[in-house]
Amino acid sequence: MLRPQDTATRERRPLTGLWRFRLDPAGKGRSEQWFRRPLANAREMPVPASFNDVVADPAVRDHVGDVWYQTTVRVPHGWDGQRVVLHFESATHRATAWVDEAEVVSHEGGYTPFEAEVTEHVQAGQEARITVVVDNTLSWQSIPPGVVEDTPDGRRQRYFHDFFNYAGIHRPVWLYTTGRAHLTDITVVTGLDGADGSIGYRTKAQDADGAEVIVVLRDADGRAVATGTGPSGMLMVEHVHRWAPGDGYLYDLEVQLAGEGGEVLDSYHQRVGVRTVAVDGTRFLINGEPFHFTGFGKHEDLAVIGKGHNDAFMVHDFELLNWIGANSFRTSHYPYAEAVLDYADRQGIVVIDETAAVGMNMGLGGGIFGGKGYTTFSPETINDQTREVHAQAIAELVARDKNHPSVVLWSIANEPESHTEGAERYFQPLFDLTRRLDPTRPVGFVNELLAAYGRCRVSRFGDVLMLNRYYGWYVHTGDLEAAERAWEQELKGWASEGKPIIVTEYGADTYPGLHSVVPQPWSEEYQVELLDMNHRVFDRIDAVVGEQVWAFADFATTSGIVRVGGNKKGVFTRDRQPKAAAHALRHRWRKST
Ligand code: GCB
Repeated sequence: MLRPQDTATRERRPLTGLWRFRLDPAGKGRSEQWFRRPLANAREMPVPASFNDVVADPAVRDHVGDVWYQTTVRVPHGWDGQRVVLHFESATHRATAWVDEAEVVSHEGGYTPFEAEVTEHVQAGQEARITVVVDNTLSWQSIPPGVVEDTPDGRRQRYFHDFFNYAGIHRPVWLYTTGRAHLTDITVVTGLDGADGSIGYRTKAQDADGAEVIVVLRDADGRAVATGTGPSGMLMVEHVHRWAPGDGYLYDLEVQLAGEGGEVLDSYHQRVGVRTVAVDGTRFLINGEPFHFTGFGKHEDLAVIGKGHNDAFMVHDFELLNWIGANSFRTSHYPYAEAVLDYADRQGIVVIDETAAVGMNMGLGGGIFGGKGYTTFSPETINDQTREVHAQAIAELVARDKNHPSVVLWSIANEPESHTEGAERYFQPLFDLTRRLDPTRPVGFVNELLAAYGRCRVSRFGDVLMLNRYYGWYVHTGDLEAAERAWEQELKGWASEGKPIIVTEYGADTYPGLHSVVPQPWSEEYQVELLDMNHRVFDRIDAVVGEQVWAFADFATTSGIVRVGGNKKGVFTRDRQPKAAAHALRHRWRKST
């Protein structure tokens, strides 16, 4: 699937704005076929946005099940004779869409795109009604998992991850055109040979018999630097300008489908950053150079719009990354909006790209996240069917993000149970699959303390060790000396495995404005000291090639006795004001870069 674009042959119309919206608490909209007519008793709802916090009503915020969205679009007059596609960048967690009365597409998974050709259901110059039912339910067979419990007070959604289950249409929706003959996929793989670069490309097209593929690679000034023909091939660039951390240099690969008379049937522009990624012993190499990750685990999380994509906050967050000296982040705990990855490419920010497989661990937090009493991997809980859904989520992530130079590492899960045989059986095929889908990038998963060094049965499948550790917070709370000793001992164990280690989470909940002379948990001073303690340990162990603090900013979670208005481990508050730790990190990271 190619992301919608305006090109010489393609045109897009965004369907963002206010849609009609209605909850369906009784779950009767499908049988009553609400898509057949204008949505009754609807309120207006912005797209893109999570619906939960837009309305001041707990029935909306905590709704479990279907919600309905509807809009009307006039198909542009000039689209006569074009192939028309309806494209969703995401709908959380699953959706079905209709154009007028015709069902056109269904999709499982809340963070990857889906689309359907709708040519036969629309007419240029006429209005079309688009209706979408979005279901936010999490089950044992969804990624992430959850359970709906029937209680005397109604249906309650439980889940095992530490962020609020925002849902809705979080990213832009498009109607776009292509010609009948059109490109359907482009893959680029780049290489380096001394000062020169290579770009291998592969294309797929549909209804394009007899058409020729022509590719032109242009540099950032628009000068053609290489050309080729054929559905796949290799382009060479002498004295290539590499993509590198801090230098988001991009070439433009224009792929054209040309008809027999030379007419351009389709044109698509693929941005290309020429760089290599490799793991060599305990080193993580970008362009053959050892790379040390600094940065954060983040969330897509904002007041009012929840997980809705917002360009202003995206740009601002990258400004703050730059201000603090961060060179990377992890898309914890799901694939982020594609605009974010495009922007990371242009900014030269390195990304660890994660699936939505989070909360697959019933032992965590003694069950504080709701997992008490369940077995993680079993025929009744996370099972073979879940693994198929997980495999599909990995396939869709790789298909979507394979061409982003910023993405250097796949994370196929966050903190799953990983010390049991069930976990080993579950994960091995998913590592194999990820490598088959993308042989060019390392693969890993994020490990947690229940599978501390010596206990984990899954990390041997990964190329890189990603560790989340809360020494000084969840363990040895308030005792940073004991924390430092225990952490160093564990980390030395991991270092003996001979793989690069990225500490993908470390941090402390910190209430902004709370101070203490003697560092006490929750104070700004304690957050600074806890980070310092971690850094002393990292600096003593060569295999540590990355430090990503949890978290970039405070974020919303379910309510509970360990969360005060959400998770407060942010180095910035939810509205992006710095805590003391932000200045301390800036001091460390700005010095080292
Ligand atoms: C973790 C999780 C993250 C939580 C964090 C915490 O290990 O990966 O989702 O928010 O800990 O603050 O407890």
